[in-house]
Amino acid sequence: PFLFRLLTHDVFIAGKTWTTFIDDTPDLFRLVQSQNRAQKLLAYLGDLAVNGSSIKGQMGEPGLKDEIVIPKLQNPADPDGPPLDTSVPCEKGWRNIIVEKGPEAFAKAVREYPGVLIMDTTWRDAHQSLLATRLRTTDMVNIAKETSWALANAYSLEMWGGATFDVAMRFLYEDPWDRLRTLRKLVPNIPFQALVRGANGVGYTSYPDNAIYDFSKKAVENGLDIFRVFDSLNYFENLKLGIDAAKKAGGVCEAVVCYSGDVANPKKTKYTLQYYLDFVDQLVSEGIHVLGIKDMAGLLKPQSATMLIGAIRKKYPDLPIHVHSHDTAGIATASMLAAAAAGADVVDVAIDSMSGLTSQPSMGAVCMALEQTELGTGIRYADIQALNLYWTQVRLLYSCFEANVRASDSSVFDHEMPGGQYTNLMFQASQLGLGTQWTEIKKKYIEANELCGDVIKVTPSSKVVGDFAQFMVSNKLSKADVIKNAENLDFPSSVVEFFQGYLGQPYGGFPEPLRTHIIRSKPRIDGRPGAGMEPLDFKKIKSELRSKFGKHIVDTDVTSYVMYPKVFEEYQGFLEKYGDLSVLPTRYFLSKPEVGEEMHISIEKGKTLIIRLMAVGPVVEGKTTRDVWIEVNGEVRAVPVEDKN
Ligand code: PYR
Repeated sequence: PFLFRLLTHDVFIAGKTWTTFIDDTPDLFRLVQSQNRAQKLLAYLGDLAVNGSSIKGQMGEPGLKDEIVIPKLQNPADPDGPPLDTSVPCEKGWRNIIVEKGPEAFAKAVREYPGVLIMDTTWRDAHQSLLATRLRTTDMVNIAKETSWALANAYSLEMWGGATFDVAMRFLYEDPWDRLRTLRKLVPNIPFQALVRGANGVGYTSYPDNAIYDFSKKAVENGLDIFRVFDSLNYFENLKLGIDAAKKAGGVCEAVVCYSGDVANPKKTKYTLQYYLDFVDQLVSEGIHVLGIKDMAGLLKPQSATMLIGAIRKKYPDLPIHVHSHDTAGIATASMLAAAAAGADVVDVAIDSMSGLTSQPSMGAVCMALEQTELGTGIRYADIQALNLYWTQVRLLYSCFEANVRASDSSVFDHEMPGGQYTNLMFQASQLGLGTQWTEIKKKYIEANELCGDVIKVTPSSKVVGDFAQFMVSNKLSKADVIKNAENLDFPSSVVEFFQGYLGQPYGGFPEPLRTHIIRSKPRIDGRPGAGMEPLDFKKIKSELRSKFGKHIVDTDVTSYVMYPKVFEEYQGFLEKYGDLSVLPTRYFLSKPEVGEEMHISIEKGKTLIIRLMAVGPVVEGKTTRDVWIEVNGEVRAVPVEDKN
């Protein structure tokens, strides 16, 4: 079967193999494993029938039981005629410029475009901010070709990075690289964008420099186009590394200034307009292609957007500017319109049913408002409606991960919690039994930020402030208590590491003597944390992983392991037991099957299993297992399952 896989592989047929093709092509090995795939799938479904889903959210079962309807797109050439043929992806879009002429030409064309362009965040930040990052690849795949047509004029689709990398392996049991590769084939025309945490890659900590170069190179090789590179403290030394890695990899480098405070408010004196202009000067000196303004909490009010983007535009007339925000307070649509009017080239939106609140502003609202100005986005109303029909259903499917945020919250202007963290902290707070004290957590978050020295708050620095706040709530500590007893308190490790300098240097430095009181005799780092780290030996890691997990380990697995060693190992353990579940429709992945329910699961091209849960047996005498009876293509099998209850 291996030889068959090799001889029938697209790349092999096209005669485009390279010397390490076999080594670098996971599907060859993964498909060999398909022989026992059905067996493993039954083990998963059996476990689900007995124990329920291990990743179930706090809100019960998925809210959609019906088949999802895939919308048809209107044919613009014949609106009243038959729908557009979307059986093949659209080939025309902004990515062609990147592929044919490179990142500089792309940046120039974006700047010269007379309207405003959009980035759609639906596949990344929207679900990170609303649904705990739980969106599975299959639910993007099912709408990918339609998206390639509907959003052909988009600047990019944000579909990777941020928390998606971690959550894909940790909770969804998916390979994040497979997501990138699979979607790339279905959307060849729209640039793919990832959010990268500079020297923290897609993790929560600093890595040796060669890990960041390796990650960026692999990302481009596997289909990524644009890197939005930020640092969680706006620490330039960390950013420089991420910028260089993105450029050396051949990607479009969109370097980011994270936005905090309020430039239009004279009482906010730390992060002023001058601070941002000076920071942009530093970024520009690195030869970036695009400037990103990352308003991760949704603090940028329209007047502030006008001032900030207006000032940058005046100073740098040729620099493309891309603005990102969150709608937590309900103001982001107005701010994106103000940013566009002040000279932004690209604004971030999410499809309507995945927009608003802690997510990005609505695509329909922003595009239709811009349509009435000189700054149209080239995205059609009818297409937005069609995509939205799909995402309305998908959002229901994932309703178990909703964080129960029901309304806007302008208190964000005080606590400055990033959109993704807002829902996440609410979720965590309720799991720790602190749910009723949500207001208290917000209050302590403000105090924890002050104790840290009023830092930029975005992953991972926001996690430090969040952990600090939760620590203060659960130990009933005021800010004064912390200052008074800092030498004796047992702080969360993320807080200690922040004060040691493991994330980098915050603007304005660390508050003293608090720093010394918290870290005590532990080492302190006063420069770039990754600078002193030994480079990694990827070959050695690969061979160790292969001895541990088998020959299917490829180079991108090594990169996953480097970013998340423990998560990767657990993910491999899961694969060993249950196989690759990416083929399983989300409803069956998340919820207990009902007895008698028939599931059609296509495990590979041309091979569909018809599965029916027949019965769940009693606990076997003297054991803790039950037999689950499952019919597969007409044949009944007993699957022994450990009852974890
Ligand atoms: C992330 O790094 O995950 C953000 O969304 C900021």
